[in-house]
Amino acid sequence: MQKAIETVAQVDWLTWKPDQIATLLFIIQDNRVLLIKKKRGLGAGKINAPGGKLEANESIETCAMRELQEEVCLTVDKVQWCGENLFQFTNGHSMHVHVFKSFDYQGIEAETDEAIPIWTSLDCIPFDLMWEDDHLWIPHMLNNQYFSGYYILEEDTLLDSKIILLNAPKR
Ligand code: 6U4
Repeated sequence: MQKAIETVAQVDWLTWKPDQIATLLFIIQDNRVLLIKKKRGLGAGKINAPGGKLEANESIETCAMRELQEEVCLTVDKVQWCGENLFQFTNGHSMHVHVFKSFDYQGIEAETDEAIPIWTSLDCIPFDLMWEDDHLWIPHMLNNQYFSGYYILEEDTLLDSKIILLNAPKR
């Protein structure tokens, strides 16, 4: 019988092909970051950043900006790539998530069917209400440190992780 995946080292990340590509976008302004309470989909009920799955014929940057608009009704003109997270779930699902930030936005944030917007002080990010991996990589994102993160998750439980800091952004 094949051994269940429990550690990052068991995965051949060079040939790894995710089922899904997705994005997260952190809007940062005045020592605050815009988070959401996600109302549906993967991670419903958790606090996260706006984001979601890449659609056909869309760049990851466009995906990040579209999801921000759809989830909290805000518009941004440009986004900065901060890092990437490669998630392998033990049920076989896998997702490559590109993390972006932006310092400027237009509009007034509003609740939608998908999310409740929550401006949060950078000192008080509620990691206990977020995905278990978030406290490992969000500090790098806030420190302007590019990163590649590798994670094994059993549903919501983080089994193993490895974060490599990068000298330059990949995008
Ligand atoms: P659409 O395209 O609107 O259906 P959405 O419902 O948001 O997308 P979904 O439910 O598949 O997509 O969730 C994907 C979102 O969840 C992405 O923004 C990435 C995020 N996500 C998934 N696993 C995560 C994890 N372990 N840590 C994290 N975000 C994660 O911080």
